[in-house]
Amino acid sequence: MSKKPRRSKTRTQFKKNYQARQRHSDLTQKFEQDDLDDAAFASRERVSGKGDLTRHRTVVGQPAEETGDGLSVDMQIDDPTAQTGRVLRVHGLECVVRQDDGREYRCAIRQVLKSISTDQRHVVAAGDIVVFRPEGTRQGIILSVKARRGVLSRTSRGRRHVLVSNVDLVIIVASAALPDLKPHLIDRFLVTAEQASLEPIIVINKADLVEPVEFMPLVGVYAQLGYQTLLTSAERGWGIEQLRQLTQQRQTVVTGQSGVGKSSLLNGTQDGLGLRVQPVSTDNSKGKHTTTTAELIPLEAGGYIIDTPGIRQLELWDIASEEIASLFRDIRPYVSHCRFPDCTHIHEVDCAVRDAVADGRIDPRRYDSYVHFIEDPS
Ligand SMILES: Nc1nc2c(ncn2[C@@H]2O[C@H](COP(=O)(O)OP(=O)(O)OP(=O)(O)O)[C@@H](O)[C@H]2O)c(=O)[nH]1
Ligand SMILES: [Mg+2]
Ligand SMILES: [Zn+2]
Repeated sequence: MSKKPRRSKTRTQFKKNYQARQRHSDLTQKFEQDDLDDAAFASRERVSGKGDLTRHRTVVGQPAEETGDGLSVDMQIDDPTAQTGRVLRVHGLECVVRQDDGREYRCAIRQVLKSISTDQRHVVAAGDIVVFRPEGTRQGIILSVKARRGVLSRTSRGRRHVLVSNVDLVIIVASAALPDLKPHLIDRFLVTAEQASLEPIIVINKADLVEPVEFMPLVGVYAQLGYQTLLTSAERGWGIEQLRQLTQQRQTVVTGQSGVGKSSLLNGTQDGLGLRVQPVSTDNSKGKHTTTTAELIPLEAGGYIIDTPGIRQLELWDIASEEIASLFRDIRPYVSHCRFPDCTHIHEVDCAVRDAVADGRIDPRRYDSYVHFIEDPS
């Protein structure tokens, strides 16, 4: 079974919210002063060490219906020249919009859109489907933003910063070695994907460095939960074809610790993609944060991938600790059978979750991840 909790549930929650607010105030002021754009934001993140990185928490928003999306700017447009496209990236006040046929336009944002949206830092985010009016062959004005789904966002002093919208799939990349496999990190990403109702796929890369059979029990646990899991090697080309097929015609976010081989895998799926790859630094095996801008990359086979540091650390946004158990697929079925309706499944008597762990119906390692999460959700 598991170790004892170090902190109570209430303290955990309080600590998290408190930190979140503190973390963002300095940064937000900085934005207001200098009107820094996303690229600058990303590079600030890049130069910081691991401790600093967690300061920029990437969080996942709730589905649009629940939040009202904070963006009711899907306006009726009566302009016969208007076109529809997808935002590849945002640079300050300018966005690059791509049409299905591959034509790209640099677009400004219509003034009225900016005044409507008040609760987020940018009106338009990467991944948005927008209606725009072309001006010439290369430029245009964004008139309207379609309702979003599959949103990843983070908070910035109480305001939402949507990093990317309309995500279909989240690929959670871990590495079998260098850096070492951290199953509890996979579980964290899974919980995040569950909260945002995004389909996750687990990839364990660098299989060339280990005996793949060692990982079978772990893969088995995830498979039983219905999570597709692939063992890959960007180095040897293992699993690349499956990745190519999985990402086809979809908008995929690739996430995972630095240095696990996200960029290497993506480069493998398409010639000429050319994402930057950097050796894992020898001092701590953690890798450098090589990827810097939040950007959709069109795939030849159709679809888009997003490989960005801004969403490397997917974290939860405003999650109540009672909710966490229900985001673990294997724990969820038991929670309603505990004696206490507010059971934390850690120390209570007559806890159906702990009973299930004791007799092997829940994998003890997964339960450990849950306990970790309750103790330290940030
Ligand atoms: N042996 C082995 N090395 C790999 C594999 N995939 C990637 N690497 C190496 O791991 C290092 C990091 O790879 P990247 O693709 O830059 O990792 P990343 O996840 O994109 O890292 P960030 O951009 O920092 O988040 C590079 O030196 C790669 O050559 C693999 O399958 N096997
Ligand atoms: Mg990378
Ligand atoms: Zn319980």
